[in-house]
Amino acid sequence: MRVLMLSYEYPPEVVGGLGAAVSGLARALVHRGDHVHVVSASSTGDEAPQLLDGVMVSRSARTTFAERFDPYGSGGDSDFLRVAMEANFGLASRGFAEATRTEPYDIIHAHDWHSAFSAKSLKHALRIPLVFTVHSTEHGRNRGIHSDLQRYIHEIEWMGTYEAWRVICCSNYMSDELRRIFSLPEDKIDVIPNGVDQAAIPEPKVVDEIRSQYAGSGERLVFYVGRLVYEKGVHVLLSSVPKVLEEAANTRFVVAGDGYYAGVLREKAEKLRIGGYVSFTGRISDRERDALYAAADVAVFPSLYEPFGIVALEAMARGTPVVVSDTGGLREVVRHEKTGLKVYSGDADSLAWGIKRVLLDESLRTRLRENGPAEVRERFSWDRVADLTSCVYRRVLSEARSVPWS
Ligand code: NHF
Repeated sequence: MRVLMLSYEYPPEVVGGLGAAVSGLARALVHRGDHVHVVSASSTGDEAPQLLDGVMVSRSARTTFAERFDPYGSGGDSDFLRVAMEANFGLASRGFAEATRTEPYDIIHAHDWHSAFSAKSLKHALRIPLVFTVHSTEHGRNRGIHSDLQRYIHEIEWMGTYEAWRVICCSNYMSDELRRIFSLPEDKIDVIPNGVDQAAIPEPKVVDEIRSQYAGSGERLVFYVGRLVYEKGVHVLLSSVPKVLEEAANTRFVVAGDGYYAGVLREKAEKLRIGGYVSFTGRISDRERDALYAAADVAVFPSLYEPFGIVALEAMARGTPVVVSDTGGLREVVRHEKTGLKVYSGDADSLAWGIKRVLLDESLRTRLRENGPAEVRERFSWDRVADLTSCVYRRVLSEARSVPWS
């Protein structure tokens, strides 16, 4: 099978879970024997195709002019839209060049609204059926549609689902959401979870070195990593900190990542007078992230909206106990008391309860450390994701061949 994949982000230029998801899938498809060419956007300019872990990756410049903002910003910046639209021209022209230069592709697989216009153009120009994955929605991220810009993005997402032969999403929660907000028929949707890469175990020396930057030897460590945007609920984590400290005073918190909400969160930490207990690291390398997972007593993902939550899998795969919001895909990924704890979303008391339980109950920690990696190996391998995705491709191909369209 020859797959032309369109994604706004691809490693090493990763902003969030989308980049991880697309590369996990692309590499596993190649591992199965498929040919995958990812056309992606880049902040540093056009790049010739190169082979990354067997996946052919081309990048086109996101914009001809300087970017002055976070491309996944608050959704309130019209420049954000300009860049996304320019990126689509790049994806379409690069995709077209690749598709006509080599043997024909069987399937176009586009991810999220950022690539929906290029996907639609390529589908119609090349007469190749389109599969569209929705990783998250504007409606979900903003808890409704509250501005013209949000409505526009929402409509582009709808267009992607409309143009697609089949739509993939990563959880039953997302399937319900797509049916509700886009009136998408259930029989057009395939639910395929994400996977996670097997973790390399960091050297103890590196773990100690990185741990010592944030916590003393007798102190406990709570870790969050992800984009700092409202829907990830890091403000709820900060509200829970004083409540955790009441019973577990020797605890330190690390908040890693960046995003438009970083300033608000730092201010909140100051107002709560917990600055001495919480470290904001900004973006960290994979090496630091893995060392922090290994050093942490608990990893916390307090999302208000989470279509899937690859970060929770990352933590579980590394044997780090997790406390997550009982919402979205996280509800389906984590089994309460068995592979992690689930707490009420948006509720600092409930979150503090979960964090304290893990910190103060050693037998629970041991159980979660054992169950997490086993569960991830069994249910969430990228090879399984690629097999399921390949079934969707084959179904689409055979349907497309049996009708006059193609
Ligand atoms: O894991 C990849 C990622 C998800 O929940 C995540 C999200 C965006 O918000 O599918 O996409």
